[in-house]
Amino acid sequence: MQLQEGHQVYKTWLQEVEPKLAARRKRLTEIGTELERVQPSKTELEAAKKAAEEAEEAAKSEHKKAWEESRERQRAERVFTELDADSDGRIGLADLQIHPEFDVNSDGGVTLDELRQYTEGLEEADFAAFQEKIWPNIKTIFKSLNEKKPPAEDQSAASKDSDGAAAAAATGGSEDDATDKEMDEALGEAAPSPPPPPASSSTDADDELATMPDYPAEVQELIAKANEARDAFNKANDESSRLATEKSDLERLVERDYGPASAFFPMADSGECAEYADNEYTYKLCPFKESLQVQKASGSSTSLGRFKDWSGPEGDKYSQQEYTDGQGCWNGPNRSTKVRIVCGPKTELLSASEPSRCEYSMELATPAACHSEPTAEPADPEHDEL
Ligand code: MAN
Repeated sequence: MQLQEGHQVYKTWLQEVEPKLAARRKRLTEIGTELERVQPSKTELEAAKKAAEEAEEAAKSEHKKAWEESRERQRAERVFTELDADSDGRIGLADLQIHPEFDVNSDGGVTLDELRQYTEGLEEADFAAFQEKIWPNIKTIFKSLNEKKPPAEDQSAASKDSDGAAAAAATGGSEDDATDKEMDEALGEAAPSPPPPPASSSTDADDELATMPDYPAEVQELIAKANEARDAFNKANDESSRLATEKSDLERLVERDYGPASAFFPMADSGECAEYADNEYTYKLCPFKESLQVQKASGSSTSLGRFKDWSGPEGDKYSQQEYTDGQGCWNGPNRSTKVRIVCGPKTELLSASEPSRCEYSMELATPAACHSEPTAEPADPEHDEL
């Protein structure tokens, strides 16, 4: 009865083989056409993206460079202003000599020769010369004398710090001025009142430059264009990889050996999987694809192999399939599965076991295996009566 039923289904499956194969081949042709359409536009979009990104990058880095340069100039201006004690627009070696950080040999005194190493031999410099020759040499070591002043509220310590007081006096600044500068140096928020004296007029501007200003409209426009170009390319790229994957999956599907009369094709084409549960695991076989073991308690899934080939004995090749290269077995082989194929009225997994560690065995019933015309079955009462 089972065999008879199976054979009936087998016959309907055989009828389905050609139309189903034809539908898949048609889809393959369509994919080819779609890929031909997507590929060139993808190439174009990639070039457009590259150009837009180059323009974007150039504009962004130009903006950043301009910001860094003006920030650097403001730092130099601020130091120059501090050094230019008499505010005559020129600084001399004497202005630098009160800075202990220029004591090259650490002997406790700053000599003119030591200073000339920093000034590149200049005896005095206006701002332009300072910025060009001296600033690059001192910018990482210069210490504002105002910075050395301890916090204003610590009056006893402040009175001992003659350097700080002298510097504050020399720049015509007040104690508050020095405090402003400290905060300024830390690039923190602008100090509240009192209003800054002319000597620290760069304070506010410098604070503004602590973070890079927003990109101007023309740069933002280039960023927006680059974003658009990226999106357009990504879309085409995703579309083309989706099609390429569909194509190779379909090619594999239609090219495989499905046995005599391709009877196994409808089963593969359906993509359906069969399951068998024991106490601990649910075994899942997706014919022509993969074999899995799902732990019931945790739901975690282990690959027991991917479809390799038919592996039945000679003359009966289509009675067994082999799935190999599953998840590695600790101290053992990669998991693999042998699937015995038997005739049955529907596709179902009849058993699953592990005869040897990490080597699994399954039995799959399917109408695709019911190729032989069943002879009368003695066990069938209807037939007995005849
Ligand atoms: C898991 C399961 C078993 C297998 C062992 C090997 O517990 O996959 O089937 O025998 O791992 O360590």
